[in-house]
Amino acid sequence: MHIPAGKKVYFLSDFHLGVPDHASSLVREKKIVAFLERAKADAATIFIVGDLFDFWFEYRKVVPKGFVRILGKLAELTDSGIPVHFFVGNHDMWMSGYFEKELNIPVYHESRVFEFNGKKLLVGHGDGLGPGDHGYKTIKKVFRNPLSKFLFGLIPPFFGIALAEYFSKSSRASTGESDEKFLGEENEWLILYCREKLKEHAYDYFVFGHRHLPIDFQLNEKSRYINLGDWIKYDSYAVLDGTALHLKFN
Ligand SMILES: [Mn+2]
Repeated sequence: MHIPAGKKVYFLSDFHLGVPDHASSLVREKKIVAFLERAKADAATIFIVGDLFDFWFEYRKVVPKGFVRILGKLAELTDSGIPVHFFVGNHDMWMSGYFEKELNIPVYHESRVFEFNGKKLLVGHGDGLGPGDHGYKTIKKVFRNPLSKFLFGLIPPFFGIALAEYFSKSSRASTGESDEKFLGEENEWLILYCREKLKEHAYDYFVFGHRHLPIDFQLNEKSRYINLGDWIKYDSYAVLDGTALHLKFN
């Protein structure tokens, strides 16, 4: 794909809309909507790289309440001709066609390669990649299994969503302080994952979220790993201006 002169490609992730409560989530939602409104001026394409919602589950005929401002803004962007791409995160993997149908936004469940102006990018949320974390990898298989998704959909939403919110909160509470610091290149599992991928193919950039820590790491002379941080603590994002990818703060 070609980025026209003066245009940019935006990458952002981990808004976790819905937590910790409606009022503070709404403040965050409005901040993100204002950012997207500014990006509209020069965006060639926008990538939302997962965990847009702290919890999202699409029932056969029903979607969760709330989030109307961000959904409306995303619709406005695609209606105005700016393509938006969405990668599911570990908090909002239960999507079943609503974004495609209602917002004209393709939804990706796996990392994917994009090429802009000759730069090759591997983009994805980043959960369950790299070595270790076998407990989560198993849970992810169960969560993504079509039968478990179908069965969860049979639970009445007032109970199902309450249950999911409980687990979403406890999973966050279990992530300790250590996660907020850079663990070193030997211990950052997404860096280890990038290094493995570079043995197979050359990439200019790896773009992931999930880590909730903005990271701009040089992997070798040619490749960099950027972690998008989040919009809870950092308001961080990345911009590809046609020649290079930059990590930025709102
Ligand atoms: Mn997240």
